[in-house]
Amino acid sequence: MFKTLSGRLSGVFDGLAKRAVLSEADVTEAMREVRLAMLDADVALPVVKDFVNKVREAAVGQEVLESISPGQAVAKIVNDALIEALGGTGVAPLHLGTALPAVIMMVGLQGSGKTTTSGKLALRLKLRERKKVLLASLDTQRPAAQLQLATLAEQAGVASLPIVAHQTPVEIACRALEVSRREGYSVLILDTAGRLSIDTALMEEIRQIRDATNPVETLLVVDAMTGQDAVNTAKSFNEAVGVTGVVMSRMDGDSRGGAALSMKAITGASIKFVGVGEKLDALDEFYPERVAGRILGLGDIAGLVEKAADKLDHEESERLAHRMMAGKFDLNDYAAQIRQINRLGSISGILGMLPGMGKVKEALEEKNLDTSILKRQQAIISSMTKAERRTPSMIKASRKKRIAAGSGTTVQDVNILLKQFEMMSTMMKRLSRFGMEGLIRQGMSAFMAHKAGQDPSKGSPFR
Ligand SMILES: Nc1nc2c(ncn2[C@@H]2O[C@H](COP(=O)(O)OP(=O)(O)O)[C@@H](O)[C@H]2O)c(=O)[nH]1
Ligand SMILES: [Mg+2]
Repeated sequence: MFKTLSGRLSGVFDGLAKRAVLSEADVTEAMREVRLAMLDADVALPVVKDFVNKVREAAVGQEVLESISPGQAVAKIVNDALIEALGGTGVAPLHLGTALPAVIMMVGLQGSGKTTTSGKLALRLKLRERKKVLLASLDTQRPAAQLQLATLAEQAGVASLPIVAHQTPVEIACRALEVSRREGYSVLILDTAGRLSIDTALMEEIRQIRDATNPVETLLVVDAMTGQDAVNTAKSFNEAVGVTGVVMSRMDGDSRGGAALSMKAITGASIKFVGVGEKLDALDEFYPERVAGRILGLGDIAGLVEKAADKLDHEESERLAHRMMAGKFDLNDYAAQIRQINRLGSISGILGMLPGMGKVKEALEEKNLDTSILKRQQAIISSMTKAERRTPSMIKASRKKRIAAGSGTTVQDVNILLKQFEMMSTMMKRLSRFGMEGLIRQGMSAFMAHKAGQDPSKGSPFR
């Protein structure tokens, strides 16, 4: 996701950041590149225009151009504008309202991921919100669709509406509502039928279901891989039935990501969740700040800290996050981090979250090297003295030779490691200058709550 966009935007801002003085013409030129990069990433044209105008207006102000580091100031403006385009600070909560059951209607084209997302959402509500969920398939278009949902419900350990042949979608919806009331379900998720393309019959069917069940949320599921088409789909659905939230599925694929940047502007609704795989637990909340940070190559420290909370040595993760925040990260920490990464197994997802590691990740993926590089790096660091690990800058030629010999690697390998570490340190400094400490702390607090064994639903996105 966002790979090309991220690469191009970081390029633009690295260029700006190097210059002590910026003119209005420099900003205009940079904005021209931003515009092209966004269009290439499939962001909708009106969204791009609006974005570039806003940033330009804010950036050519005197305080910015005459500030000490104008390049950084402009990048900060772009960061803020990205966050806004992605829906603003914080997660957009799923509203469950007060009526029982809370009806959530899933809409979208065929194959967009509605049925899978219905199952994921049911599991999430059951586990995190302790809700009693009923799943109902209104898909009478495809013969196996109702069975597909029933199977997912079984896997998730939630109930699904018994299948009755020959009922219309509206009849099924009304039956689901009755069963929910009678049997005390607090949430009813309606999985509607899609079509291959937008048509009036589909929209009419969804309107009827909506009128019969009065959903508190109408979630549009769009496939992130469909680019500009996702934008058109969102527009049509929103105009026809009104959308209260968006779920972007297949964010695990390598789409160009533009659709995510367009959704809010096109529908007025925020992205509430993203699908990141086929399994039932592959549904994440959507944090605009973190995504903006990733697009600008700042990494996703908060996301990393949260993953760490789930899967890693808690004390160690806490210590590392603290040191990152304090800018005290040294080679010992780097080695500790490599150990943690090894524990996680899949490294490329984690590397993408670390500041400055995006390029390393690409290199790994290209060469398909995976963990062997990390093992080598660990060996190199083990061959260093304590002092060297604390102050890597003291590692000059003769020390490099000794370390290479000690670890069975070459001086070139040692150089690569040192270069990578330096890159990471620079990115971390840059990150703190972006004023993202708050973001890191936010991740930290989620982590602390987790660690202390407090109620995990505290601070949850559901209301
Ligand atoms: N990789 C990936 N696949 C997904 C995701 N969401 C759904 N799918 C897959 O997309 C296909 C179509 O999904 P489905 O839920 O049946 O779509 P529907 O027609 O809208 O109900 C299935 O094979 C799903 O496993 C996702 O977030 N990531
Ligand atoms: Mg389906």
